[in-house]
Amino acid sequence: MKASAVACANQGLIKYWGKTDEALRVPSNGSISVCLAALATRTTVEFSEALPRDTLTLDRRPANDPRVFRHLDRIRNVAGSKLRARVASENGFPPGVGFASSASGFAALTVAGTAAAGLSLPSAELSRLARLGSGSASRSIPGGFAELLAGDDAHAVAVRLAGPDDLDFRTLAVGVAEAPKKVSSSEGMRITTATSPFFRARLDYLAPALERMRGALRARDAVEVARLAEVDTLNMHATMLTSDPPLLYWSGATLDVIRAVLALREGGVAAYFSIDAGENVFVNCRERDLAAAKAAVRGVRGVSSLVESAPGGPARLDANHLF
Ligand code: 2P0
Repeated sequence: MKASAVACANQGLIKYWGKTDEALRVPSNGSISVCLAALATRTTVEFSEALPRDTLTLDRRPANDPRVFRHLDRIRNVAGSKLRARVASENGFPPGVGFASSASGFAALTVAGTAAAGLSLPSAELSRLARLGSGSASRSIPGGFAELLAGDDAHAVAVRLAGPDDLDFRTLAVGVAEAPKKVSSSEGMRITTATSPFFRARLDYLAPALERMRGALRARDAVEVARLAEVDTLNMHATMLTSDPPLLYWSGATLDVIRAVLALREGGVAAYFSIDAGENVFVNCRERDLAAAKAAVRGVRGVSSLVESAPGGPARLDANHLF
């Protein structure tokens, strides 16, 4: 059987950095994100008796990603199937933009793969399964503004806090990265949880920070959501910087974009930066401030791409197959 799905990447607003169980990808803390409609992945999966082994193409090129094949094993386990799969996945955003995301990829793979295996799972179970592929992918299942709950394997699932159209919220994804990051998120989290003296302080800060973010979402206050994401960015990066060895994900261009956003705010524009694990920067603001934000960062040296995005919807099945 064949099925296709589309899922959006997401930006951490209160960010996930650390696990209590690496094999099951159980996060150390709850996290809240916004899906990005402009950064979507489409994936087609077909299980068939005619296939001798699993195969994968990423953006039309043959690929060999053990994490994807392990995820197919998880889906087969749930379905009680031994059939091999053909998988094709394409990112709908420009190549080299630097925002290729395991979140959209594993969310789309989970939704397409389970449907192709004949399963019809509730959203919470899809979210849990996606989390086993990549923690942030769990938040792309419900879409909109979503919280990945802290808890054990059964409870660490993402729930929707607000729909994509509930807030006047826009994101400018500012690409500055030339190459993939040197330390993966999984490896970086391992180093930070084991060595940063600030990690414990971050966990203490997180409960009230999550509550403030939930409150801003309930109030539909896009500027406060953007502000709190900036506060959380610096808090998370403080734990990265104080890891041993240190994790400095920023480049000079990252800092220049930060300074451009701060200058914009001094000029009265309510725009805020947010950075996940990498050099690239998100700028969050209301729609009316997008043009000013774009103008401010476009001229910064080292900026190679700008993609503006509205909040995105849930991961969904789609009738357009890639093969
Ligand atoms: C986030 N990040 O909340 C944070 C901000 C990176 C920094 O979720 O090891 O790629 O596959 O579970 O999902 C990155 O985490 O890590 C992430 P794994 P994932 O968006």
